[in-house]
Amino acid sequence: MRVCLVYPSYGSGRRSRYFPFGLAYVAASLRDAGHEVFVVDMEGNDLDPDRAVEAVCSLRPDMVGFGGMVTRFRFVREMGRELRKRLPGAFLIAGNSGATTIPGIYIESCGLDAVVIGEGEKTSCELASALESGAEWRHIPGLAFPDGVGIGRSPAREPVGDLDTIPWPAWDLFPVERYVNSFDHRQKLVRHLEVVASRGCPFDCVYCYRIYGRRVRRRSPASIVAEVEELVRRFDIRYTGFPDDLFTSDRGFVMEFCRLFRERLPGLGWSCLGRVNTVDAEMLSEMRNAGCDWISYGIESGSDAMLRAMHRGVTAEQCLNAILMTRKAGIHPDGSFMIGMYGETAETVKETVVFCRKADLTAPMLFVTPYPGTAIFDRAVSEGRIPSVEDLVSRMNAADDLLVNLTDLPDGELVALRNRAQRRIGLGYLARRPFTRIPRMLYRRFLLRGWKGVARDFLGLMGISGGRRGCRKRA
Ligand code: B12
Ligand code: SF4
Repeated sequence: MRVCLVYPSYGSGRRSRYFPFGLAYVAASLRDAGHEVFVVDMEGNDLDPDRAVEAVCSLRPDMVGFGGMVTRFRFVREMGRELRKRLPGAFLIAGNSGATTIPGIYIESCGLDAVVIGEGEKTSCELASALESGAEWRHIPGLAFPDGVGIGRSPAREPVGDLDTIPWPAWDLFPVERYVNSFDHRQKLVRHLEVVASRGCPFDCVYCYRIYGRRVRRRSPASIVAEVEELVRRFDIRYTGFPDDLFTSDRGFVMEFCRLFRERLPGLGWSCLGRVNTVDAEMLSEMRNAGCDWISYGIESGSDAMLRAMHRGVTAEQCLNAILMTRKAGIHPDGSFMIGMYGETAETVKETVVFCRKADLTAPMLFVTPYPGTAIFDRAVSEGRIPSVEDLVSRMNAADDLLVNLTDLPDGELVALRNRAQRRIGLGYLARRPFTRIPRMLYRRFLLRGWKGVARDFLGLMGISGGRRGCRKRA
């Protein structure tokens, strides 16, 4: 069967940095199962929806599969509707976190035949094979589909038990050089490509959607290191990283991985996401020795009241200790913050500003946004704060804008608080070491986004508009 997978644009027009692993895993499994797989990568190839639709049509696919998180919904809708008209015989599906959490909206608004819920490797292969042979497909686990009266669902798909058995991502089907030769998340221009080492997270943060569930499944250190070696061999990467929900959750795994990585890939740098209550001094030192130079922690707030409201399961003191311990180990700690949780006040925001000063951190402050599939989304819907889910998800981007106000503060006041806090955090950080930090910041911004970007970030820092964008979810 001819399958065309579409990676919808990031929507910002800027240079891609993050390789679409989910789609590449699905592509690899479909190819292994004997299907002819094509990819239309809007982001990697700078395609607008019109050109992407042309590209898909020219491939004459039997099945089209959209990827991309919920922030790409509007592109899936635009292209899905057009492809429905232009390719009436093709079977249209979507997967990933957006489609998984609001399958009905994806199916009805985008003109899809089905949505793949959760992990896509096995479900998409079984679906493609059933469609090819003309067999009934609605019983295949992990699907949602129109059933005449509404949205029907097949039984849930069991998560893949042994991640080592999944074929590595089909990098070659994507314009991989575009991702490899780009700025990494440290905003350094270095040849890099990341590797997914585990799936799942046992914690319960109320703003987070965990597509892989609570049970953590890890690949073996040998398989992860072998994949990195392959990336070095094929793409000459000089840096790697692990975008997993919780890379640091198992001490034994991290220690074993570090030992192997140091032995087989000496000198190669890497980064990961961490959680403050899963690291200790010895582990950090081992990670540093193995090449780790950057850990991104989800701090989210410097207020214990807000951390409790988020169900983070950690205190501000634990966050501070982890940041200081990480820095002491020679690893750069990065933190992400957000504002606008239920109960947020000027006082709690101030605590976050003070926290950043103590921790010597700077970070964009994004607005708490109720993404589908999260506890705060369900609560906001039940409270009537989200009159139209489709309208909300069509406007989602990178949480730079206030989309749903969950606090008791008026919108204008919350935005002003955010801008003031961001300015204080940013200026405070620069002022602590102005001669090194200001030139470095301007240089990186210039490399990344040119003069316009420098101006935009400057305005962001002054609190006049939003600043840097990034992924809210940091373990
Ligand atoms: C790396 C990452 C990013 C990267 C970009 C990733 C990318 N290439 O698009 C960056 C840093 C840019 C980013 C940004 C944001 N991110 Co982010 N990100 C992640 C992270 C940590 C890993 C993604 C990943 O590679 N996973 C590994 C792959 C293998 O898994 P996967 O993509 O889910 O794919 C599987 C299935 O979904 C499915 N599948 C996927 N595509 C398809 C397609 C088809 C056809 C089929 C059949 C199946 C299928 O099969 C795959 C294999 O099993 C996830 C958390 C997570 N654990 O997934 C959050 C996550 C996806 N991000 C999230 C969010 C909220 C954001 C931001 C909005 C944050 C913010 N406030 O700014 C921004 C949005 C930016 C934008 N404008 O789009 C949420 C999405 C929530 C939702 N309901 O959609 C997640 C789930 C985090 C969370 N736990 O809440 N992010
Ligand atoms: S934010 Fe991180 S620690 Fe919290 S539930 Fe999500 S992945 Fe887990």
